[in-house]
Amino acid sequence: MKYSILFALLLGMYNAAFATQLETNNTVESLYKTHCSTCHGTHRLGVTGPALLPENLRRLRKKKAANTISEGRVATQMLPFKDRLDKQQIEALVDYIFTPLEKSPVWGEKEIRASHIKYPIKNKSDKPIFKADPLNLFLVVESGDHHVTVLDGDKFEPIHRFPSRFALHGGPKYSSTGRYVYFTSRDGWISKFDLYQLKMEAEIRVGINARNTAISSDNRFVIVGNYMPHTLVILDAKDLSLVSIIPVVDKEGKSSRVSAVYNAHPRQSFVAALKDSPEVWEISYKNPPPAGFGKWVHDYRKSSGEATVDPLPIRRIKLDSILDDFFFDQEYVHVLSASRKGKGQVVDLDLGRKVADLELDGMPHLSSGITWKRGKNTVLATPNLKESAVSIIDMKTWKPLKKIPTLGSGFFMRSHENSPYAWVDVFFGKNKDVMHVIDKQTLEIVKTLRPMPGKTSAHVEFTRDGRFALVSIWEMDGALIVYDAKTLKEVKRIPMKKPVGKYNVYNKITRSAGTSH
Ligand code: DHE
Repeated sequence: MKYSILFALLLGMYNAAFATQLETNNTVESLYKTHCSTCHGTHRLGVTGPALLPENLRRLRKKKAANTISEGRVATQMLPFKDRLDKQQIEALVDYIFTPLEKSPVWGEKEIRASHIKYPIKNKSDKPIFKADPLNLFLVVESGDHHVTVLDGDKFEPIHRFPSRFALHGGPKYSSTGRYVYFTSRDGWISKFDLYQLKMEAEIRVGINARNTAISSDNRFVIVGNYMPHTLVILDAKDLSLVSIIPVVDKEGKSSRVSAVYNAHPRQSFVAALKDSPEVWEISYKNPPPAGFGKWVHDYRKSSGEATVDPLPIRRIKLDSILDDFFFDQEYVHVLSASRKGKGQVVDLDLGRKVADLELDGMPHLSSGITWKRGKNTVLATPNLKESAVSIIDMKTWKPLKKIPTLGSGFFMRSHENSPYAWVDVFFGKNKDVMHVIDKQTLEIVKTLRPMPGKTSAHVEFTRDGRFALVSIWEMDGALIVYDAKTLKEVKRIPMKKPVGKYNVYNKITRSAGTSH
């Protein structure tokens, strides 16, 4: 009896020691498997939760990642783990998710098709189910809790709010009538939403790390540029079914990420720039395609017998330097680009070559550039991510006209054809709460606003008539602040959860020179 008690005691001690040993031996992989893989995927590629790869987490600080694991994320399915994991385990997990995968993950036809979701659509009507002007709606992307608000642009009242995929990036893209809108998440999800019925229609995941999306002017195609894998993916705009996957490989056979892809409306083509090779691609959806375009690549819909499609051939333009960030003139003949490693350039898409250098220092944020008429000329204005200035370029001579000093470097710039002013934010540094208002003719700052002292203010968008300008306060308990665009007086505050961007239907579908396309 005594022996059996002693044996039981020893066994208990052994088990406890063994369990502790097991716990300390717990590799970070097994911690990940136990606590994270159900939502974030066995290979960290994301499932219901986002992908946890360094490429996708670039803008997240490690400290913030640790805090999210510990405390969870409000209004999402991310639970707090502080009761289950200690500080060391959380830190190990943070290091783990910031470590690149050993092998490049595959995201091809099989994975894309398997992710496709078509939501049931019942009693679809051609009329909006609300009274607001459908062309003066704003979509507000709220990254604070990953939602989108549909805002009535006359009353400045939300009419609907719905959850989005995790971390939408770039502007949502509207179909030509403004009825449908397509969102892109950094994780590669594309979502199609019906703005008349206020319903999600379809979703598909086209990559692991996507850049941005464009819609053809004939509303037939959606194209997505990816960072990971190195592909351009073409979808049927009707239901987001897969049309084609174009491997992005330059003339020398080197594969490349896609910097961004845009719809060049007057050309009836998509224009994409490669991030790792000095090449621009033009993909025509004109029928028949213009001369000088190559052969069309594989169409998955044909092989599955679902539909047939006209050819979409590619034309490649080889350049001397990479287009990191770029801007089109309103005619879509010229691409103005900034390179993070050198001089900018102007590329003539008709001629298929560089036609001028662009003298822009620092890191101009050309994708936020805007143009307007100044006297008889057209000028381009661009904020700069590294310099405290807005650069003004003459669109005929491509020469710098003026540098307007600002209180810090800026991210976004906006105007409207009916407004005498251009607005630019100060995004970085101690004056991040500042918005400058610039007179478009004198090129002088006429007013400096501090919409909410101490809080980052950024990203302006005008109502369809240009009478009001909406500014974001980039805070979890943030807001949209509506200004009278003439008197520059505040009109209204609408609470929002970190409203990173807002997009007016009319200004987008008419390709207003004062906003992004
Ligand atoms: Fe963006 C648009 C690239 C970081 C918020 N950003 C775009 C577009 C490109 C781009 C190419 C145009 C896409 C489109 O609309 O079709 N962004 C980049 C970068 O290369 C950069 C510097 C690094 C990166 O991580 O990719 C970058 N961007 C950011 C951010 O850190 C921002 C501030 C916060 C976020 O949400 O990621 C950010 N980018 C935005 C927004 C737009 C955008 C809000 C849409 C602007 C618009 O009004 O059209």
